[in-house]
Amino acid sequence: MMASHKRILVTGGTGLVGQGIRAVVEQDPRADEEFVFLSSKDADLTDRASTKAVFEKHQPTHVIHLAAKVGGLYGNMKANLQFFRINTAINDNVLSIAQETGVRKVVSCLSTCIFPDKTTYPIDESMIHNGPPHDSNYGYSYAKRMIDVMNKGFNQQHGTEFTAVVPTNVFGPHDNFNLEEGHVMPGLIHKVYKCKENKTPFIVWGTGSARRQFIYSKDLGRLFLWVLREYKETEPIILSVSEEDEISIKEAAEFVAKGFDFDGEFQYDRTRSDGQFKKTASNAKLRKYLPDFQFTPMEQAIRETCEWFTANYSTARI
Ligand code: NAP
Ligand code: GFB
Repeated sequence: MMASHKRILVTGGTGLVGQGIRAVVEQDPRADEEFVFLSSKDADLTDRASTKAVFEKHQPTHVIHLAAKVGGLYGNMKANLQFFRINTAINDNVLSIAQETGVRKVVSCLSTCIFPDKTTYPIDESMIHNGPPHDSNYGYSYAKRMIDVMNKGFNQQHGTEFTAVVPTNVFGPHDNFNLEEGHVMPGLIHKVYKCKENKTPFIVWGTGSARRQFIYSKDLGRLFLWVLREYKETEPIILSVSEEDEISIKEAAEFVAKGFDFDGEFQYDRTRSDGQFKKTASNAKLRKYLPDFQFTPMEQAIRETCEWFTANYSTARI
């Protein structure tokens, strides 16, 4: 294999983020890059022997590590222990076997929801360990923070180039649209789809006042590939739209209603938690590298996702 040739193993390659990367790779393939997108059927990465076998089978030079137990606010609140244990097992297996099999670079995936709950804003990459995360998802958050700790250990003791990206809330085609376990954007999309069908009110959970930054999975895919190819730091980098692009859940719901041309009644179920009020993150570090990167306009990204969901309802994760 040519020295410059990359064989990139994408763990968790069949999910929302993985499919975003795949869409970009298929649109703009590179002759010196070969991608393998894994699902849990290829290997249960909580199992060390299965992890070792899939690395030996594909012999990657690079890894994009996405595989994780992932969920929205309500899924996390119900199962913090499982989110911690499953993700800790996956992360230890993938990172240690990547190092043992000579992988040069691993790009892992943290999240803007793992930062300290009591913090100053905007959040930046230096704050990851500055205090306990929001209690709703401490299991997932601590498991993710340990990726940053392990990256430091492997890089220090083995000379690897293990790094990580910190996306904000992601949405797009191939998301998990399950109402109880999924994230807010797919939840709202699934709900409006059903409201239109059944002529029922659109019930938004919580007060609608919580604030989020949302990134379209295809934009994240483009940024992930830039990190794989060009980003040389081992310190994490936040991949998010700007602070000014943060919107309320109410505004997100209105975007989704517009995406379906829904003009029915909105209701807010205040018995459901709002979770973190906000987790406003700075993308200044990203902008230092990519000052001209263009994010897909929110209305277009949401409309495309609504159209994808409608066209793929029978096979979507609901
Ligand atoms: P997703 O759609 O649920 O996909 C998860 C992927 O991980 C799937 O390919 C799944 O395989 C795989 N997986 C789960 N358990 C596995 C196991 N035990 N062994 C092997 N593979 C396993 O999640 P996503 O939203 O794409 O998330 C991908 C990464 O982005 C995660 O690390 C997540 O923490 C991070 N992230 C997501 C968001 C967000 O808003 N979605 C925000 C920030 C960071 P199957 O398809 O076979 O189940
Ligand atoms: O995406 P989400 O579930 O998780 O968003 P987080 C929760 C926010 O959306 C709360 C409101 O303010 C909810 O009140 N919301 C309104 C809804 N309607 C709905 C709905 O139908 N479904 C859902 N899920 N929420 C997650 C972390 O936090 O962020 C995860 O728990 C992950 O670990 C993810 O990292 C990126 O944004 O609050």
